[in-house]
Amino acid sequence: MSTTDAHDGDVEGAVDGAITLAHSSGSSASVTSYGAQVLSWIDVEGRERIYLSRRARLDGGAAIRGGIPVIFPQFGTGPLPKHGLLRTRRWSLVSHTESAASFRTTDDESTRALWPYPFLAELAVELTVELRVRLRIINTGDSRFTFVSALHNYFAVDSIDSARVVGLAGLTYIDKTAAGTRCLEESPALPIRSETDRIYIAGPREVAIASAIGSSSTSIEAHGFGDWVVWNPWRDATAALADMEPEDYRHMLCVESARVTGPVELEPGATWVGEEVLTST
Ligand code: TA6
Repeated sequence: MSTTDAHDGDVEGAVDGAITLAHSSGSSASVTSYGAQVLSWIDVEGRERIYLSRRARLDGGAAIRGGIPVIFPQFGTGPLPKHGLLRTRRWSLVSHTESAASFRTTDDESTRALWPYPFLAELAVELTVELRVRLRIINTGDSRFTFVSALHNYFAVDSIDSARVVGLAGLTYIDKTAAGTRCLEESPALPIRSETDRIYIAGPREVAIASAIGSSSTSIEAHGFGDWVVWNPWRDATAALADMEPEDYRHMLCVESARVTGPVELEPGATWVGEEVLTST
């Protein structure tokens, strides 16, 4: 059992229920059953691609700051707990090989008290030279439900000054830092220079962070999601977060595979699949 901090190396053994995946290419990853949350992905060159806060609570008592939180059935704030029901649940491990693992969780009294629908969620993580993360939601009840979802990827960046988000030019985005104003993205290589919290509507399948780690890029290919979220809290909002180091906004960037502007409507017995493939180049 081990996880790797984005900056300082090991926090060995700190995560209850985390498992390690390894691939013959030299890549490795760790995933915790709390939230079925990926916490680390080390690429074939030995570079950590995922940000995990040194101040993250890893005791199962609160959402984990970093990694890949699973968001469902609500994104952000609303009637349910922020970002929904799954990131603060302990999932069951259903399969585990050297390089792959899958987790499952279902509704119970506590979820139905908040959201009255029976469901089954499965999160599969497969490591090769890439990292593949697949979320399946099954409606196990007898009435239709509607949901939104995201894989809230926290990526490590060496320096926020150098990192650029590539692939969003021409898209309309909702700027959550400007009361939800709709804007057109014009930048083919978006720099992050201040607090950024945007939902890009119906984007392409692939987006990348150029110069994420050294000169290498982190690419995200998404299927089934459609939207993208780009978030960096910058200095002031980071200072308000107890579980982030004050300067960490310089070393992280969330680029999320999201299905938020057009909710999924799931009929009884139906399955929705959202998948992303992370690559370092
Ligand atoms: O995905 C971006 C976002 O919705 C931001 O608005 C910000 O609140 C972030 O998620 C983190 O949320 P959290 O509840 O984990 O602090």
